Amino acid sequence: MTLRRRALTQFTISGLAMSGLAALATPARADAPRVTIALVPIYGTDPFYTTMNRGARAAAQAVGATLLYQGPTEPSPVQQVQALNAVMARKPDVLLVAPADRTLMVAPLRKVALDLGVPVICVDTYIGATPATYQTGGGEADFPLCYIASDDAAGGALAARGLANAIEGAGQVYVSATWPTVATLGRREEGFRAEMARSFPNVTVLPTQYTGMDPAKAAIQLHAMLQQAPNLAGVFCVNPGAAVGTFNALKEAGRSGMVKLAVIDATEQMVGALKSGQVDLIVSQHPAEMGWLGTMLGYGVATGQSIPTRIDTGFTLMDRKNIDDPGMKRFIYAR
Ligand code: T6T
Repeated sequence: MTLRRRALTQFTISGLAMSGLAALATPARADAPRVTIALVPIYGTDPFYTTMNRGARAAAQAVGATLLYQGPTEPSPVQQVQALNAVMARKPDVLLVAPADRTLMVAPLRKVALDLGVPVICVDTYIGATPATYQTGGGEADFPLCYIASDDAAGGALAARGLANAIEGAGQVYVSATWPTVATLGRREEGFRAEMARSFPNVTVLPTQYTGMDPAKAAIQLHAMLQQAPNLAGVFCVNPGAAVGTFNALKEAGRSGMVKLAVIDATEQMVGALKSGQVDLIVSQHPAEMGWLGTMLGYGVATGQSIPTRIDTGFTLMDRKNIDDPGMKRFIYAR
């Protein structure tokens, strides 16, 4: 891989100013090719993906492309395949997809890429081996042209450093996760555990609890963990689906603010919890940039350009000291 290509594939975007990039995209000329791009999320109502869609729409408007956004009502590979079939019937030129399962979605997406001949770009999550690397010439899941997402292991490590600092470098913590089959979430847990082991020997990471996005289950798990570890110091929630039930249960137990919480994703609900003291650190991703870049690169592919195989869209750290800074507003997942 040439140095330039490596530089491109490792081109990390942190704090991307979409307005700046938008300025690079001149308005579409009347004779510009009409390109249709489809975006299929894990599930369509998730604020993370509606924010991704907002960025995708901005890019589609800048280049005069048509954007189709179609996702299941809940996270399920079976439902995602149904959404995929529906959107492919509308014959898009390029598919952007956040695979709901890194194994089960290989065959359906391979059909799109190789049988239907529609280029596939993975956004947020991925298919195949970890870390996601594509166009290498090997393997069943090598066909996506690019993977545009956060480096989730790095996100887990950021959360570990923030949580360790919040508990003054010592104590028992655990990871509250949601779905074990979604590639990104497992990487966050791995990155969190590795960083704690590497840098914080006095922090003990207890067994991970899987909530399946069910706040009631997260609450039951929190209460059980408080029984197991009465001096529990902190919890890392891999996304808001794990955080809501956790911080509600802490409030019920009268432990809000005493057990520190770090969470990935800056939904408006998580920002409200940060401001009210129920959450202590947010590691915000950049879903709007993922959607914007996915659409721009998809347009490039549809008009004959080659594109990098990996774009890392970075993170923004939010706490009570900086959350009201003007520059933070655009990283909050507002619909
Ligand atoms: O955390 C995001 C996303 O990055 C992850 O892949 C799935 O969950 C979210 O959509 C949040 O619900």
